[in-house]
Order: sequence, then C-alpha cells, then structure tokens
Amino acid sequence: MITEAAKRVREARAIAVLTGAGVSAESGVPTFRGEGGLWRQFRAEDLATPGAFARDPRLVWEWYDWRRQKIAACHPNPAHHALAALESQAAEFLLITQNIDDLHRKAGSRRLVELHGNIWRVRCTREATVSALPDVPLREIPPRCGCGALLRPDIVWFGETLPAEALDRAFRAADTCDLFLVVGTSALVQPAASLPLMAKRRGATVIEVNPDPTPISHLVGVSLQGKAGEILPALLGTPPGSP
Ligand code: BV8
Repeated sequence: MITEAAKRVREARAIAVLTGAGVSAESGVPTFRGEGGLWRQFRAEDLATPGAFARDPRLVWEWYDWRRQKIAACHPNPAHHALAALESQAAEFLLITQNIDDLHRKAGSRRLVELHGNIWRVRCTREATVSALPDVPLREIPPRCGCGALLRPDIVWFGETLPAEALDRAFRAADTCDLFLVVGTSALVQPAASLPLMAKRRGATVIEVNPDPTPISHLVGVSLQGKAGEILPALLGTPPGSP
C-alpha cells in the first residue's frame, strides 16, 4: 500500500498537508487526547478558552509557560524533516498545522500555515498587536503590553475564530490540491478536521498517517497505520532520521 501511495505523492502537482500533535509526539511534545495527552490531565475549559483567561489569566499563563519549557527541549523529528523536504519537491505546496510548537519551521518548512497560532508569540488583548515572546524570563505573570493591557499567548482557544488569512489559505489549498496528506491528528477539532474531507470531495487523493484509526480513516483513500517518524520518510523517500 505504501508503494502505491508513494507513487501518488511523486506524481502529485499540488500537495496540501494537515498535521496535528501526533507529528511532534516523537519529538517529545505531549499530544492532547491520547494516552498521556494534555486533555487527560487538564480541562480545556479551565486553560484554553477565552473564559478561562478572563477568570484566571495567571493560571493560563503558568500552564503555557510550563508547556513552553517542555517544547523548548524538543527538536524536529524525521517526520518534520521529511515534510520540509517534500515542500521543495512539489510545484504547489502548503503545510497546514494545528501545532503551536514551531517545530515545522525549525525543520525548514516555509510554505506553512499555523491554524492555531504559535506558543512563542504573544498578543495584546487591547490592540491585538502580535510580537515575539521576550527572550528573557517574564518579570510579571501575566505580562502586560506597553499600553498597559494584558498580553495573552497568540493561540486560538476553543470558541475563538481562526485567523482569517490562515484559514483562507488552508481552504484554498484543500480546494485545489490533487494530494492531501493528513498526519498525526485525531481529526476531531473543527474547522481543521473538515479540510481533508473537503479535498476528498474535490477529487484529491487523501492519505492518512496515524498509528490509530480516526473518525475520517474510513473516508480517506489510503490509511497508513504507524508512526509519522517512520512512515513519512518511507513514503516521501527521505532517509530515516535525516535532518
Ligand atoms: C471555531 C489550543 C468558530 C492550542 C486548541 C461542532 C460541535 C461542537 C463544537 C464545535 C463544532 N465545530 C466547532 C466547534 C468548536 C471547536 C471544536 O472543534 N470542538 C471539538 C472538540 C468538537 N472548535 C473551535 O472552537 C475552533 N474555533 O470553530 O470557531 C466557532 C466558534 C464558536 C462556536 C462554534 C464555532 C477553535 C479550535 C482551536 C482550539 N485550540 N488548542 C494549544 O493550547 O495547544 S485545540 C487542540 O486540538 C490543539 O490545537 C490541537 O492541535 C488540536 C487538534 O488536536 P490534534 O492535533 O489532532 O491532537 P490529538 O491529541 O487530538 O491527536 C493526536 C493524534 O496523533 C492521535 O490521532 C494519535 O493517534 C496520533 N499520533 C500519536 N502519536 C503519533 C500519532 N500520529 C503519527 N505519529 C505518531 N508518532
């Protein structure tokens, strides 16, 4: 099955890829819903909603600081590197990620859309200006913008709309690609989960890479069961373990 899928990838003119937490699992970044997942230990309602931030901004900041420290120790794995290499092979390409860990960019991906934001950026709650998180330990938590308003992580929380331009690019890519690769996502969170189905309706080949079945496994063309760090180098013809 992987040989046939690899042929489809080589022959594709326009490729779109959707990744989720599973692509960073082998780097040591916790996923959300599986065994040891963040939502098994924490309630999303308490930490990743606008209401949670309004109630207790300090708690939300501390949780993101804790995750930031974990992510800072992680490096891109062979799956990130294989996707970065794929970008340079395809005429039209877009990597759409739900991840906020920045590991795709660290691996060299450039045609990249971050649907749920980035943990290394902050946003002013009044002016909506976005900036890089200061490179020094924060003097106060929650930190404040120069204008006096609270800063928040530049992350899309549940119940918030996704950045319009990012969503627009993602939908356009799903609409026009002939190959859609969906890697390491439980395909439960909307609107990201609808992208592979949209591509499928438009006639694209959809290939899923995941060790476990997901709600879309029976709808995609090819379901490759296994870890992204093992399957993607084999599928995309990059040496295993290569940066
Ligand atoms: C919105 C913050 C308009 C970032 C996140 C219909 C009904 C009910 C509710 C809704 C609905 N439609 C939309 C909603 C609301 C909601 C939603 O979808 N809820 C779901 C849960 C039902 N969506 C939203 O609120 C979105 N906004 O729709 O705006 C609106 C507004 C109000 C009301 C309606 C509509 C905003 C969504 C953004 C949420 N932000 N987190 C953070 O702190 O990190 S969600 C969180 O989920 C992360 O961002 C994460 O990326 C995302 C998706 O999860 P996955 O990446 O798939 O991770 P998961 O752990 O689930 O799965 C990992 C997978 O990897 C598993 O399948 C596993 O088998 C696999 N795996 C493991 N190891 C490996 C592997 N795969 C490969 N290799 C391995 N080695």
